[in-house]
Amino acid sequence: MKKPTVITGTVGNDAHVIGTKILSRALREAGFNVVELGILTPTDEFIKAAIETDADAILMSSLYGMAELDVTGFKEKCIEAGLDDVLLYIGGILGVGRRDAKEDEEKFKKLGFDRVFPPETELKLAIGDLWADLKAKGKV
Ligand code: B12
Repeated sequence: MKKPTVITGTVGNDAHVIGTKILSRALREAGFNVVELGILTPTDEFIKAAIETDADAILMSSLYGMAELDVTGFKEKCIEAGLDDVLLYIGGILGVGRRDAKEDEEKFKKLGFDRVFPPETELKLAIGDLWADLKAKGKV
């Protein structure tokens, strides 16, 4: 079976690197081929990398509070680029100040993300969700 390929990185002008590094490592240990874009990654770079590597999922991080601004229109750009079938996950601190995880989930799902994760997420569970979503799409 081909290893699923996933793209990770911190979106926009965000320079917080630790979360995306830990996530990337956990994904690698779980058997994924991980393309790590690191910090300060424009949305177009996620799209370019997903096309080049025929990726199965994009897992974005954002901590600095500007995620909504950074990712508005991202799903539409993915569709235009022919990436309709690529899973979109986002996690971190998805706005400024105290967060309501449920509200963040609703907001980012409306923006086209398949799953939305708060900072206290257990990565094992998130990776379990990813396997389940890939299986449901017949990709693993
Ligand atoms: C370390 C740190 C910094 C370091 C970053 C160093 C580096 N190179 O990474 C420095 C000092 C540079 C920094 C800068 C800034 N920071 Co800062 N920083 C932090 C701090 C203390 C810890 C972040 C961290 O590394 N956590 C540890 C990692 C392991 O956790 P994590 O990133 O949350 O990731 C985990 C989960 O969220 C999850 N996860 C993350 N992404 C994803 C994605 C998916 C798909 C999934 C499944 C899971 C997942 O899995 C990870 C592993 O468990 C936080 C405080 C905090 N409580 O988070 C503030 C914090 C994030 N910073 C903050 C701010 C405001 C800034 C600055 C804007 C400050 C300034 N005025 O300059 C700048 C931004 C610079 C920039 N361009 O991004 C705020 C954000 C406020 C908000 N969102 O409301 C915070 C929350 C501090 C605060 N309480 O105000 N910061």
